[in-house]
Amino acid sequence: MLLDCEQKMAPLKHQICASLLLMEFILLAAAQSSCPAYAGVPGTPGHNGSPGRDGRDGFPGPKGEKGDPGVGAQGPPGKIGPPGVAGPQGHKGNPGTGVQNGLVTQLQSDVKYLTERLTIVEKVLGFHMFRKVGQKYYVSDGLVGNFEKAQKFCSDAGAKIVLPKSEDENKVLTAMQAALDSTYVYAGATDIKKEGHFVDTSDQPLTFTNWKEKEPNDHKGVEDCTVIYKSGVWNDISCNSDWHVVCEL
Ligand code: MMA
Ligand code: CA
Ligand code: CA
Repeated sequence: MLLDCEQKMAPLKHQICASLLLMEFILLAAAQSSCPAYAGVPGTPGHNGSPGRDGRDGFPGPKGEKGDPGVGAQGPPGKIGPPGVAGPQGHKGNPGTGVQNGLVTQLQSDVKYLTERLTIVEKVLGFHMFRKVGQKYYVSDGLVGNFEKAQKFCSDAGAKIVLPKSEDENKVLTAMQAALDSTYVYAGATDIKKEGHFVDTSDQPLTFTNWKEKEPNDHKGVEDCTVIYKSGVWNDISCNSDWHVVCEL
């Protein structure tokens, strides 16, 4: 611009151009100088800005007071747990003292005796009628039959045909006969193997008898079995006759 002005305006108005040149120089110098400029008139205040973002959360408050106990009802019990595993085998015990061994032996004997007695009593309870005499039980279901049938009935029950071995036993049997309304009851004694020689069902000689007068007589040669009359006296009679059956345990 400066060269263009000098070339075209110089011939006409050198002075104007020189003045303009000087003014431009002064303005350039002023613009490049470091001298502070004067502040302008303050503008009008701006409008309020938009609200700022939400602040961060505050610190936790103090711990609250302990609450009151609950009032709910007790629940039902839980299921039974599974069985535990078996424990290890114990050690072999020490030998007992003489007294201990004696007690053990006594207890073993007692248990054996009681077990045997209980076995008998349980058999007795299987019958309709029973009487106790000493350590024996006389039992009956009211059966009537010949000697063979009587033997089988008693044997099947784990018993024997009744055979009194004392006055007491004989009396208890006759009392039982009254209850059975029986004339004769078979006794477990025969002379089948040897005529006139009565033995029990184990072939042992009789240790007690209560024969009626003039008995046994082997009437007509066919009487090899024994019956007990309702009065308690004994008579030999045919083994094929039917009479009441009483067994002993
Ligand atoms: C019956 C019978 C016999 C008994 C006599 C006694 C007739 O036979 O019971 O066994 O010996 O009576 O008189
Ligand atoms: Ca005979
Ligand atoms: Ca007879």
